[in-house]
Amino acid sequence: MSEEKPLAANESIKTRSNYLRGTIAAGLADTSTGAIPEDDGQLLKFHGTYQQDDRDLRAERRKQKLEKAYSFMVRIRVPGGVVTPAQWLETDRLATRFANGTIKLTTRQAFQFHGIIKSDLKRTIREINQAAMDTIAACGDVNRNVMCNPNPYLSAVHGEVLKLARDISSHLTPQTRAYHEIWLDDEQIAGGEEDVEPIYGKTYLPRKFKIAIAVPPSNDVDVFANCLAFIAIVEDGKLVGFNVAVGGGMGSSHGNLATYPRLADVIGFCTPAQVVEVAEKTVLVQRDFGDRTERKHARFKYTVDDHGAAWILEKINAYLGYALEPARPFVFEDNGDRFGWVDDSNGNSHLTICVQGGRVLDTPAYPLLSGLREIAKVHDGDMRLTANQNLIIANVSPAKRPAINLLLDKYGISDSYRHSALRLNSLACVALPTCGLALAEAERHLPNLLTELEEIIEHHGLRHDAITLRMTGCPNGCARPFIAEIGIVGRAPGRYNVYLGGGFAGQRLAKLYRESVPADAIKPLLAPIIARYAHERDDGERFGDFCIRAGYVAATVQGADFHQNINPEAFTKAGPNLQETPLS
Ligand code: SRM
Ligand code: SF4
Repeated sequence: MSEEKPLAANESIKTRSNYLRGTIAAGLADTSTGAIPEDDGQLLKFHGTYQQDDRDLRAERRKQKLEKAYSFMVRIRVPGGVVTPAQWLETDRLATRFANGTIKLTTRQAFQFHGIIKSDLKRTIREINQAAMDTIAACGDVNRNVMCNPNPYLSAVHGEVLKLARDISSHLTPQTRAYHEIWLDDEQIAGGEEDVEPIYGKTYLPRKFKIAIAVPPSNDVDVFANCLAFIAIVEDGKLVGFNVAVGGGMGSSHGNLATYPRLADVIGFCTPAQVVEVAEKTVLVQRDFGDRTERKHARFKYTVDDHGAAWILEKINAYLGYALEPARPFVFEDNGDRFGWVDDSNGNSHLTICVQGGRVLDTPAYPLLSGLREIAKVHDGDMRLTANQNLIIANVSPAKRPAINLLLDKYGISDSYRHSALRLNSLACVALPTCGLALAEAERHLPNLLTELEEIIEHHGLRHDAITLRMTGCPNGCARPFIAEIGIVGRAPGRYNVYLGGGFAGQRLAKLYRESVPADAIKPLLAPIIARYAHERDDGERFGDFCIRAGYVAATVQGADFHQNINPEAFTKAGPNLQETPLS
């Protein structure tokens, strides 16, 4: 496709890096700056950490001629989202000791720390590993945290599916010793022997790669937003296999119509025994055919669109040496979490609590971090991160439930799952002040916006009607706003594009309804639509479906159709490539 185009700069950084070493170790040892050299910044991502700076402080530090307030975000991989109470307590300790005293539960069932200074970075990563967790491949051009439906009570096959998520994750973890050498002080390989990356090779993948497993009827992992998706097929209570879907992704850039969100296409079916192999071969197809010249066109979804899903299936089959079977029927009901207590047939209980914006912290009004710490101390089941940034206190034995209930009330956590259904079904990405790509607020603004919208919702008697609403600070789509019924996407400081019509089960993309809406105009913009929905909806009709039926937006059929009916000039009039000029 693009032989004559030069490779993207990151490709040569990877090639030169000696399997992700670069000069990271030397950069960490340099005490003259809180930052690390630029190329190493790209490599650090593969190790699970990003250099950032506090954007709230940028202007003031510039005025004072000080270096930016550099610190590091560290992402801990948690395949399938399951941790032990002991691991939760360690995560809490590290967040309090080295980070900014908060734990971020991410939209991919992982933990993030923010605000770790360079001199603490190595110790933090080492201690994460001592707690039997790691950060390698949490970011970078490799397979990322593998997601999986976290609800043990929803399906008897959950244990099998979780095991497969972990197997895929281990199989696709980079093999370089660089991680151990740099962070865990392992000796360098004797005689300078070269590392081997049997799956990735020296240049890893063209771009990040994402895999999730869903267990219908719940699509709580938003399986169609992933490069590779497995949809469990359960027949007569038994896991018989998985439908395989390829080419999902959310990222796009304002003003660049060649970028768009896309939902994965279902292309076939495989047995549980074939899952890891199918994952590997699909990764290999992207390794070999993904675009390494243009990073904005390098995700697997563009490889799928460039060649067509049928061609990709042919390639996967050829790499496998056998053909995937035809896909089987399945039905998703929703992509949200199920809150509150649920008992399972083994006598255990599971409690899903709402963690707004996924941010676990203590405030005087709501000491959530402390409350969960006390719960983890008495709990003997496990803790599960959901892809909706919430937390399940899972496998609570009858003996422990009274003590946990007391703590839930003491710390106000029991109120968390009694919010309006709108709030319970909302997501916000991190955005400001740490995300270097944010064009507008998200996590910090969403609670206020929800409070405003709740007035309308309550007025129309919709408190218990779930509507998915997701807000991001830019169109990279980290909270998957383009598959929400209401998507609010940062366009510029205090301004948002508003998308409507996404499918309630994550099965349909939304479409742009209004551009560059000031934050305080979102409520008046949505109020009449919500009012009409309350009074004119059909029985059981979802908000996203109603928005299409009532003509607010047209249905988006697939990724390339996402921009249809949009005037390209309107998109670019605020200036080219806003993404490169984020607010300071
Ligand atoms: Fe994301 C980049 C945060 C899930 C699409 N994402 C970033 C960075 C690292 C910003 C950067 O590159 O400098 C953000 C760090 C902010 C901070 O301060 O912590 C960031 N992404 C997040 C998290 C923490 C959002 C959250 O609030 O939970 C999620 C961490 C997931 C994890 O544990 O691995 C997160 N990001 C996602 C998702 C959702 C998903 O995977 O289901 C997406 C959309 C799906 C997809 O990949 O298409 C997503 N993030 C992006 C993109 C767009 C990629 C693209 O195809 O263009 C970027 C930008 C990039 O990679 O260049 C990005
Ligand atoms: Fe940052 Fe944009 Fe992702 Fe939000 S969506 S975390 S602003 S990259």
